[in-house]
Amino acid sequence: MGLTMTEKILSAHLLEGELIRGTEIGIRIDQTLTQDATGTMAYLEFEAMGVPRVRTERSVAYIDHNTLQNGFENADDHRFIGSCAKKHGLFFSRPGNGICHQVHLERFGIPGKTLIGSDSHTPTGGGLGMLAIGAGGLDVAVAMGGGAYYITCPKVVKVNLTGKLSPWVAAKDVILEVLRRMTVKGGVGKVIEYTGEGVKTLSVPERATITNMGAELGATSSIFPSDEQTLAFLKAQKREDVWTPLCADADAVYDEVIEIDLSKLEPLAACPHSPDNVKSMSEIGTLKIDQVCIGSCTNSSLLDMMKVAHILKGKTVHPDVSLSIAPGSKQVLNMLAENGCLSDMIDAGARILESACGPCIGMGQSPNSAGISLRTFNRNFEGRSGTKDGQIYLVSPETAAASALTGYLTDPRTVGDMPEFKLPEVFTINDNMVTLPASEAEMDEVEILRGPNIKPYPDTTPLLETIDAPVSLKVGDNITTDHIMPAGAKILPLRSNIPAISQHCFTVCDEEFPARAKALGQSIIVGGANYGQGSSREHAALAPLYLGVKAVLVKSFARIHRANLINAGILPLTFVNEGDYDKIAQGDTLVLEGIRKAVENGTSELTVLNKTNGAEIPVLCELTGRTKDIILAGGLLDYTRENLK
Ligand code: MIC
Ligand code: SF4
Repeated sequence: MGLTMTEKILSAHLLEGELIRGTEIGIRIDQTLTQDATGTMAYLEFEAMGVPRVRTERSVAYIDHNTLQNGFENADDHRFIGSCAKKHGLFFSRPGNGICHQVHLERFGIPGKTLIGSDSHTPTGGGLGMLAIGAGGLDVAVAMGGGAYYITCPKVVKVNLTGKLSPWVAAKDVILEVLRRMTVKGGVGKVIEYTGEGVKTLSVPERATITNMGAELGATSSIFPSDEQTLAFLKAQKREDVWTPLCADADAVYDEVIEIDLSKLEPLAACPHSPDNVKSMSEIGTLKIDQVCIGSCTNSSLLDMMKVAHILKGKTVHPDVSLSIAPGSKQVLNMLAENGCLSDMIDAGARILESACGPCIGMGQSPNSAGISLRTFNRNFEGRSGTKDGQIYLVSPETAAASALTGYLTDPRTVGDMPEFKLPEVFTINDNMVTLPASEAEMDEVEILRGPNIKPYPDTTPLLETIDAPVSLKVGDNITTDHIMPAGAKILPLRSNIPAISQHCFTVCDEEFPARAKALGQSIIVGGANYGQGSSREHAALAPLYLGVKAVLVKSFARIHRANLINAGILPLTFVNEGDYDKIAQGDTLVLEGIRKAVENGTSELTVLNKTNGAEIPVLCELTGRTKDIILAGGLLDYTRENLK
């Protein structure tokens, strides 16, 4: 029986378990990445494990999220991460060098390797034929220390691409079409593999746009073959020596097959407030816009930027529109400056931002009240832009640039011929913003630079004998980590300070939650389906931990968030019958009698007693050998410490 690309990489990296779909496996991790908003915690956790030097083939620490420095906090975090990188053997990508996923693709990614990153869009690396997976900071810290990374052996979905994209239709439209069909829950527990003749027509940056937004499907990862296109990309980066071919066997077995004829696609947009709320331009109709933002790890490659520059060339941004552009990396920005494209953008009236996440994570450029903003980004969750009633549409760079000129959401096919241009064959290589680690002889001399806002990991306790606690919050379906632990310019500087950041936990849904949960001492959260979708931020588990949340009972979880809850020692429970969700109200007291014994014995079917109304509710507590021990110990940090002894 033939193998999928996923199975080929997994079997070459398998440390524990067997490649049986749905069972837990442990894999060896070749590369890791962190970014600054999740990085401080990850390095505090790495320090707490007591491993002196990373044991991966390559680990890179990026600074790209918290680059708005309107206080000492972010700059202190950058210094802390830089010093950790130097001491512990990591490459350090300094602020200004670009967005982690874009830079990693350009300078570090290698086909066939495994990569985990403390950012949910790490699967961008799948555009290069890597098995790249987003994870919580603690999982990344363990992998840096040489430990295995555990996942549920995924199902594999084949997306068979045929045909070729028409002019003005972009890779972004391909992934929006996949989102339209599969929804934000459709990829949970799956890797999405792109194959077929159409694949050959897509360059690596286009493929990376598609694998990047696989995160929005909830997928474990997404991957393209490593072929001639991959080789050409690596050649342009003067890294062809790392190329190896990768493709699925002709008789590989897939769990699902999706057919997409690229030539039939049209420009699409994800409407507020979900990446799967996808419509065509004609379905949306006339839409006057206030803002256009181009950039983010989804669409900030040189190819995207050059398209935009050529569309804008010689024209002026509509007077009612604010256009911002953030090239994805220093390499991209440098090359735009060299080839004159930057000048075309500036000339047209674009507001050029530094190469960083910027508006994508609410770091500036929040739209006006109820403002309509077109963005080439990957998430349009309510409030994420920093403007509570902002209306965010996700579109391709082509649609964004054409619309910036007309002032209305514009089908780019209506504005004439797509300007022609050629990408350079060799890119400008200058890694001078990547600092190398100290040598083993010098590492002991490196001092870790800590700022006053950097507070230790919150206290944990081993799993209680019985959980008897009130429901501090009841929420609905598709709760994102942006609801649980909002980001943005005001809150992100608190990422290294769990007591402080926890004061903002769930405030998007309920302003009173942090104070109520803290006052209750111990509590339980009840939620709907796909709870915790979105970001990899472990703060969405650490803040509830700090506020005394002992268990989360929901209809279903998103993958990374469930893993983060377990890592934080919070019990993840699911309803056996989804209808039982209605038998619990906020404020009710729930009891899980003898829960510790039950977990020790590996009992997965439990009963929750609702003391307030007497209902007995069957729930599932699905923990395997390792996750069971983690929960019993009070979290992954305690478990790892115990196992390192
Ligand atoms: C995001 O896009 O939501 C982020 C900010 O990149 C997060 C990471 C974080 O919250 O720090 C992600 O996607 O994992
Ligand atoms: Fe940064 Fe946005 Fe990408 Fe997250 S999605 S890594 S915030 S650019």
